[in-house]
Amino acid sequence: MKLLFLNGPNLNMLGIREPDIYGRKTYADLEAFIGDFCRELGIEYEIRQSNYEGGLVDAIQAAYGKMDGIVINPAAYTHTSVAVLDALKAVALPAVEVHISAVSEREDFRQISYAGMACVKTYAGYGFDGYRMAAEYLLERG
Ligand code: CA2
Repeated sequence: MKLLFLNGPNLNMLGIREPDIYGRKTYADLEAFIGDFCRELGIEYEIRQSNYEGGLVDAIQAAYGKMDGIVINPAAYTHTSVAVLDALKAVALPAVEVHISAVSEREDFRQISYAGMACVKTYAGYGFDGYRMAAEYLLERG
């Protein structure tokens, strides 16, 4: 099983500000965490991060024919991007949406998820563990 882990804008700033919402761990810590559990679970993986909507679309398209699934945290583009939704629909790979924070308990503008409409599952509010839960879900789903 080959998975793409795709992270959206500002997630590269993890650990630098808003530790009350996103924790104190850095983006490098997240990459290491993903690498560790993928090796443990026997998952091949790629990790990408982009601050650009088109960068996320490009990464989703590049997964087509190469990856078995996508674990995606589109960050703020979750709530705005029809382009990311369309890209996920276009490649038709099983995708799981992850959010570090409990978005359902936050502002009204975070209550819509376009990307989530093309995802088979969402994990929100579990911190970094959500990425592992998403990978395990895709592994079990096959
Ligand atoms: O909870 C999540 O994972 C989010 O996808 C994070 C996004 C936010 O826009 C979504 O609504 C929920 C924000 C990503 C990173 O934000 C930071 C802001 C300041 C410092 C560090 C990270």
